[in-house]
Amino acid sequence: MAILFYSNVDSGPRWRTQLLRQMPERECRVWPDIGDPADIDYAIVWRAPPGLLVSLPRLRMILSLGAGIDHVLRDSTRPPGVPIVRLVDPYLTGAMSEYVALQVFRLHRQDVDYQEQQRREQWIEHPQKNAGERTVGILGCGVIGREAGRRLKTFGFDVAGWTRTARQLPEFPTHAGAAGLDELLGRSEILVCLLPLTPETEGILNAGTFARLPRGAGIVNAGRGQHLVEDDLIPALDSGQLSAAALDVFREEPLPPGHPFWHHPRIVVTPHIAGITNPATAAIVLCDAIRRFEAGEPVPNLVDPSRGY
Ligand code: NDP
Ligand code: OXD
Repeated sequence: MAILFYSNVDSGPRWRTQLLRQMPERECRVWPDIGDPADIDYAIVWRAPPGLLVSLPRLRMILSLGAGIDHVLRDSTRPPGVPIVRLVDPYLTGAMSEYVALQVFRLHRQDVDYQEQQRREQWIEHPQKNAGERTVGILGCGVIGREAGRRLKTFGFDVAGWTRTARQLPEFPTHAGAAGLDELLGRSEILVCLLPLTPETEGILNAGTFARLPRGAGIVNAGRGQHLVEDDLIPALDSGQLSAAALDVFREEPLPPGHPFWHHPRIVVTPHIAGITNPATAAIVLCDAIRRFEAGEPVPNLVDPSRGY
């Protein structure tokens, strides 16, 4: 009985320490030191190479190191029927909410313009709205979107959300489905994407979407790079339909050298750091899921592969 750890961005020793702190009785192997693949019953992974999961003949559960599980579902060779658990960690939710607040304030207070003016030594004042006069639309109001929206509300923003299924949240109103998206876009001066990547949500940030926002709207994408049709962004910025974009995720990560997003004056680039998984807190959540699974108790945050999230 052993846990396997794989991450394409973390070599693993600090994770091993945290996992063993929670489950000292277990063996924790860090890829590529798998040992006998038949020993592995749980795989804790971030962007595992296709073929790794299917090579583990006694695998009982796949646990994602991130909230998004598109990296697991896109592996068509993964063993069917093995349950997948995604990471829901209040520490991560808090970090994501901070990132969203930072970028929403940046757009709300026209920081991109003032940064550019500083570079040019220009002293120009622009009209400024108050938060209550600004609608922030949030695409995806699950664990993260809901908390980010709740925090924005405390600053006074007019927050509205978009979900797949119609919901009544106590924190702020939401819209659902295609008609609901139209309503939300029509009034969102700042649009935040916190959707999971599914066939339905891929490419949702496109020229048609931008055209339905109020002129001069800003966008924040902390969902997945594939949500954005990259070729549509710069024309929308250059025409003034969009005023600025804050992007944390990209179709290709790291964002390749020479990519036009690096140097566009109205694009803020961060390297997929909106919510960095924290080993100390995530290990508690992941080991709790394993314990519940073994005790035959309901496991929270199980993924529905047919839904895609
Ligand atoms: P959840 O599964 O809790 O929430 C997903 C939300 O998206 C739900 O409100 C869901 O609707 C909605 N949704 C899904 N499909 C559609 C659709 N077709 N139309 C409208 N709404 C839809 O996810 P989390 O909040 O935990 O995470 C969201 C995403 O954030 C992750 O999948 C990941 O991509 C990204 N992320 C990025 C990080 C970063 O560092 N940049 C870090 C962590 C997460 P409904 O409520 O009806 O189910
Ligand atoms: C993600 C994460 O899903 O880092 O991007 O949790």
